[in-house]
Amino acid sequence: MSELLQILDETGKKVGKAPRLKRDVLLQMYRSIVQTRAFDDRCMKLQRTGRIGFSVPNLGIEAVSAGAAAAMDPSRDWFAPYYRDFAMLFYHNISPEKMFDNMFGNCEDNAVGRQMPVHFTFTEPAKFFSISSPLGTQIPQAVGMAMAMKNRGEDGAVLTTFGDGTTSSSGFHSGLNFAGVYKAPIVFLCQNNQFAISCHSDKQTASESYAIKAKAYGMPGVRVDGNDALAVYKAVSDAAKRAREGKGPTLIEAYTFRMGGHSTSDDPSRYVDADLIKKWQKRDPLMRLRNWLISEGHLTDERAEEIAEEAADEMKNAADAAHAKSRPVLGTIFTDVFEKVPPHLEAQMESCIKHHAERDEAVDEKGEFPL
Ligand SMILES: Cc1ncc(C[n+]2csc(CCOP(=O)(O)OP(=O)(O)O)c2C)c(N)n1
Repeated sequence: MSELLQILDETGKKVGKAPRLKRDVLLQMYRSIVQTRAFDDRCMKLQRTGRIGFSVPNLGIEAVSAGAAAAMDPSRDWFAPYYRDFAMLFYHNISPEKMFDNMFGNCEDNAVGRQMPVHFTFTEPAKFFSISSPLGTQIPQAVGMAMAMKNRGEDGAVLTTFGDGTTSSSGFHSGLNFAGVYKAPIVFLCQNNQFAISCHSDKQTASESYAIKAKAYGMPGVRVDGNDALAVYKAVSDAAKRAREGKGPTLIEAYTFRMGGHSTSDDPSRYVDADLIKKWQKRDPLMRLRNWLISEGHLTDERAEEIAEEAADEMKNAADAAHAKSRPVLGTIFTDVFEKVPPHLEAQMESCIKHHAERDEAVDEKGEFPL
């Protein structure tokens, strides 16, 4: 098994060479993990009380997204993440209220309620390509983005992420193969959280690791401790530098553990051993970074508590604001696809609005989706 890159051990003690990072960057990494926990907590409450349909717990894996986010430059790089990457959005100051707009599918959701919850898409303040439901489709799409950057002579790179289960998708193979051949400026980050819903990694691959799969596509493969934000930062920033220098892609496997369910519809106690969860709780990525930041004088216990309270308030206020917004109007199903609605769709729109008006579900095209 290839070596596991680690900078902080389980207690937060430095065991490798720490990257030179400004205090602001380190605290933003930490804050984005705390915000993710607060967002998760709020989403669970909203889902259990029937206010949103679905969410995807990020508990335990947050350092992968936070460390990777910090390694990318939003002024020139693009992101094609997957659904378990909330800290990446928080790190780059995506508004929590906009994220909740998507969770509620309200009229201000960037996808106008047409996507599932947790399928975020943003162009500002950083470029986040829309999250896909079909596993792995973002991989060849991200390679396409990277090739476009290369062909236009731009100096950016693309970061795309996916879970261990997604390495079994055809998108993984075709994307990595193409990127390897054409030296696309891209970083492939596999979040090996050990499960694809209830399917353990043992049944996902016969390879000795996910990182070793890089060999078949002619690119370096790196294995990193995914509960160590500094190590993830180091691996992704080296790979992004390599991509920007025209040396081609890298596959990174971030070894971590999903401490919550696959989604709010899942009960992991049916297939994950309780002792395994206890073992990984000791490797908590939040406490690891917190302990190190305190030992370096960048954080105090008191400030850490304040950050947690600020995040809880921020998520509650953002969720309340998004909840209060109206749902998208019925006509938007038809109106913002073409610049001018073609006559056959106009006819369908009229008949659809009439149908729902007859059922008292929506009075005109200004009425909300009859959900
Ligand atoms: C092509 C495709 N097949 C199956 C599914 C159903 N599905 C949704 S998530 C998931 C597990 C994905 O596991 P992994 O890639 O390891 O990511 P994780 O959810 O563990 O972070 C599956 C099978 C899907 N969305 N798309």
